[in-house]
Amino acid sequence: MIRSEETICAPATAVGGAISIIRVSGQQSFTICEKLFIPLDKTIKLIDQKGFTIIFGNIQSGDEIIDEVLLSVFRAPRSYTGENAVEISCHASPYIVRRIMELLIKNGATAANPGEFTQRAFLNGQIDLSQAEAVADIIASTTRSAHSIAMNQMRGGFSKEISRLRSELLNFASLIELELDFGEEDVEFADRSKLTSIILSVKDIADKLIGSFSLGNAIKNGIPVVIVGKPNSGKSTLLNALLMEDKAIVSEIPGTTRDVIEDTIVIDGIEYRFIDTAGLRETTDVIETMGIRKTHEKINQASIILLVDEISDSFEAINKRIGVIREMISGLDKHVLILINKTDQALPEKQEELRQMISVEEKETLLFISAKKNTGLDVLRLKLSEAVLKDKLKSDDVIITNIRHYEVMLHVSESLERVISGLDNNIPDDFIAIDIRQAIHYLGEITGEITSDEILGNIFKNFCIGK
Ligand SMILES: Nc1nc2c(ncn2[C@@H]2O[C@H](COP(=O)(O)OP(=O)(O)OP(=O)(O)O)[C@@H](O)[C@H]2O)c(=O)[nH]1
Ligand SMILES: [Mg+2]
Repeated sequence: MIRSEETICAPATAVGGAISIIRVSGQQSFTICEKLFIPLDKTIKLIDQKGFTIIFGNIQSGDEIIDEVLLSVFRAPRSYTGENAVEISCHASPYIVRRIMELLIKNGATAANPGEFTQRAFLNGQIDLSQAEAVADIIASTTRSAHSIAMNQMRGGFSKEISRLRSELLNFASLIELELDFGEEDVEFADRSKLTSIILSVKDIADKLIGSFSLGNAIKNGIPVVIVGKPNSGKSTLLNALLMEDKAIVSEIPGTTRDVIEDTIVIDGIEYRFIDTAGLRETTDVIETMGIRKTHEKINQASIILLVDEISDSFEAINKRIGVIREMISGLDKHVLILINKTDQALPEKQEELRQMISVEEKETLLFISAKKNTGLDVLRLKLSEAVLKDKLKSDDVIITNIRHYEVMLHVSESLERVISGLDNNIPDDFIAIDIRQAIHYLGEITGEITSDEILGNIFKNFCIGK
């Protein structure tokens, strides 16, 4: 529900620091705060203050002093929400924060709903919808890559791209509709081959954005990397070495890991979710079989697969396992790295021998490591970053990280597909115009030019209070 007449308030900072900030926004911000705030300099009247002023004084309930605070004054439209707003910086005692909130509410403010400040910023035209969503991502980002994508989105990179697509389509639609207006006269303002090429290029960009979602989503939530291989090859030892802690149980008994073990590591600004699994082999042990079925599941969900083998294995055995993995993931966009482990137990010649025998296609994916002695792991970390960034993530690339945007872009692409096949098959212009309008409509849903209470409700309910 949208209630822009109310003046809202909420703590904007988490419990635990030295200072808390309470945000107040809405028409009555100044008059409400004036009732509980006594400036040190008695000549100061809050209501007369310019925007971007800070005033020192007390928050009082009658004669009782609650705290000494700083009040930051923002005047519409130059505030986050675009409304008159005040930020009260007080000492971070939960008691003080509660008392100030009570006073604000007693004097006419209302407690804000989750995300209501950002929602107002959107409704007042300060930011568009995808920028509002990026605010949540910025706050949630824990790595450099997630932060840089969210930052780009918040600063409007994504919105610009979408608006560009939209205005190309609007031009196109108006030309076609102009022709329709002339009805029977059979005029053609829009050169059909030129139109087809515009639509194709717009669809191409839409499809690229759709394609970026798996990477974008992975960066936001951690890139899933699954560690697989035969029992006892050192998968759990590798997980522990990468984590630099003893997370998984390691033993010389094959079949030690029976369930799936997961943990995250940040390497070079990117978060990875490492998943250690039960060894891949045929087994009669019921519990282990369940573990192995899970391994297959995890391979399906992973972006990167680390296949761990032992250097003492024969080339044939290693090659066979590579074949099994390749077959499992054929046609899917996944990276495989083949790790030959326990190199501390073999002569260097053995490495050279294997390197010679492996097929040309796998040469780049082959790495020699010793999980136990921590050798080769730096190269492995480097290869992981390469696998993720491979000609994909450049600093100003526009990337979809949000499932709502992804779904909307799928609709856009479908509508454009219909336009293209309509043009190819000489379908009447009115039908083509409908599909173009539909694509335009969907693009508008991303930036919020077209929106419904339901969409807004869904977005802002996931925000924290005070955001
Ligand atoms: N020499 C040597 N031993 C290793 C190395 N990596 C692992 N090991 C040993 O190999 C044995 C098996 O290691 P794990 O890490 O439990 O192997 P795993 O692949 O997780 O085994 P399962 O969970 O049973 O499938 C242990 O005794 C480890 O100490 C290595 O790089 N060099
Ligand atoms: Mg294990």
